[in-house]
Amino acid sequence: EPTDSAKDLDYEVLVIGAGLSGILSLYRLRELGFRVRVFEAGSGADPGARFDSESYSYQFTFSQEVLNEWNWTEHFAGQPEILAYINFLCDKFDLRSDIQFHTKVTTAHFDQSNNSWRVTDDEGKQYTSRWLITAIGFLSAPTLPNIPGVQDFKGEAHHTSRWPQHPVKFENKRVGLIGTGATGQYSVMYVEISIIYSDSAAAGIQCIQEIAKTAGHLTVFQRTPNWAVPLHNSPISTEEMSTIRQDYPAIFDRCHRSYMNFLHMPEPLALSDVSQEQREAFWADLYDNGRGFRLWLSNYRDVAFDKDANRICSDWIADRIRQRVHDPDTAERLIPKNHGFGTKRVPMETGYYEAYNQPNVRLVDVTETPIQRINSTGIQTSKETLDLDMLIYATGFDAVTGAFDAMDIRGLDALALKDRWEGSPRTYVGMTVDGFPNMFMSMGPHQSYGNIPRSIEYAVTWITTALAHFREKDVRYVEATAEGVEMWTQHVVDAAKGSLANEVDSWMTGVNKNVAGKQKRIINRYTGSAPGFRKFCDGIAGEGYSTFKLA
Ligand code: NA7
Repeated sequence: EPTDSAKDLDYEVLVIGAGLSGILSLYRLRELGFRVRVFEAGSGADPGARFDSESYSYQFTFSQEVLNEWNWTEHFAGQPEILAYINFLCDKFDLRSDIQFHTKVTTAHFDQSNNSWRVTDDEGKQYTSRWLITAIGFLSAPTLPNIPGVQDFKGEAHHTSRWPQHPVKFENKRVGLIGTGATGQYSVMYVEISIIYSDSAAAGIQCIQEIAKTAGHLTVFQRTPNWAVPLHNSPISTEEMSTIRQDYPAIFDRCHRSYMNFLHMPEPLALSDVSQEQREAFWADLYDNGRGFRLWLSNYRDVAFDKDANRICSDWIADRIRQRVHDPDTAERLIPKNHGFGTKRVPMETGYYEAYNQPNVRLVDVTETPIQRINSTGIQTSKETLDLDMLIYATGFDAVTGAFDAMDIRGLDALALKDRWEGSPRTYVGMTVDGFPNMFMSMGPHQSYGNIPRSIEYAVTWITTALAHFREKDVRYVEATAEGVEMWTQHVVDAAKGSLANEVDSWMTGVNKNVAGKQKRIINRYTGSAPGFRKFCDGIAGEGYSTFKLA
């Protein structure tokens, strides 16, 4: 019996994280008969916000039973429905019994003596396994602003990725909010949403009047405005749900063929192919009626690549913002001047711009009026001292590599993953790293993200299928080669060329001004096509994983 026998190990597979990647990994691995354990730091699924991809395109497809049984009630499901869906999956497949909650993994070290991973949690407990799957997400490490006194505030404070389980009450409160990315813009609307729930008959003007009556005051601290466009959410009736269900094969096929796994296909025409009248009618239709990401992803094909085309489109959207915001100075401040539409992740809104017309909502442009410090009672800017009851940090994440950096992951010769990457990830197909044998990443850097559940389903299936193959062939050691990593990393960089999104600072280019060492743009995600990504990875499997070092 070789010294690296699996029977001496606690588990065959350890999975870090019980988000969508983690629960699907568990489902698949159990189905394949692996002894598996999933570690989750939290007590359950994270409360999120709202899908901004169509619910029926943004779900798992692996179980026909689930597809038959689960009904979506809104085109873009809200947080309670998303949580209910995840709980439904966990209940149906009894997944919780193999998830160890309240277990924060602090270290994961590869043991060369028996080809295994030794994982330690924050209580010092150790677990061993042959294989390690990281399912830790790429927007999971929240960051606070690097403003002096950020720890001093004594009122209620929330980061937008860490809302408490109970509903937050804004009524009569003086709220300050920092950050105007997707989650910040959503939170600005939340003031309105909390009212809509309290009186579902309220709409439009009634609703605004209602807010003015009950909500306190909201001050939004904006550094960089963002190009938000209407979501166009609506309820799904029982009849519509049955039509959608019949349409599932076509919906999933469309996602499968599209560039980023989304429902939306690019417009084959370029801006130069159409007249001014045509393009304005096209954009008006998308802006006024196009659900979700349509205006972003089904735009003229050159808008994402050609600076002039992008500017024309951005100018058109800027005019819409001017029409919606009454105060011209506020409108100008809400229009991005230094990046074009779609070059950062586009936030989806419902009444975001109108919120600034309410007397209880105020915009503070921190490029002109900097925040000097946060103190125990509120915020001190260069112009005023503002007393607040609540502070909301919508300041984003240490994206993509942040959750990896938060753990001490060591591979061959105790090399730390952080040192291997030295600020810029290097991977083989985004799922493996040379020097880190038997470790697989779902939604790690250099993967095709786009429609996340679709991408997770592919990555997890690829990884778990590979593990079943290795078990069958009695392979106990799998490592990406240096050449493979060099090749894929170069390919990721080449695929990013030409896209305007890779020429601006955002989490998508690895920039977070609040994190030391993350000030410089890098290419951290694969922006080639998802079908191309899958074809390449399928090819690796088809060749019996011979491009890996196997032993
Ligand atoms: P984002 O999109 O990274 O946005 C973070 C926002 O916070 C952005 O407006 C930042 O301004 C702002 N920010 C960060 N630090 C500061 C400081 N110190 N002062 C003022 N403003 C600051 O994160 P989100 O959470 O909104 O969204 C992330 C993704 O989650 C989103 O794309 C969806 O896919 C889901 P900046 O632009 O840096 O000037």
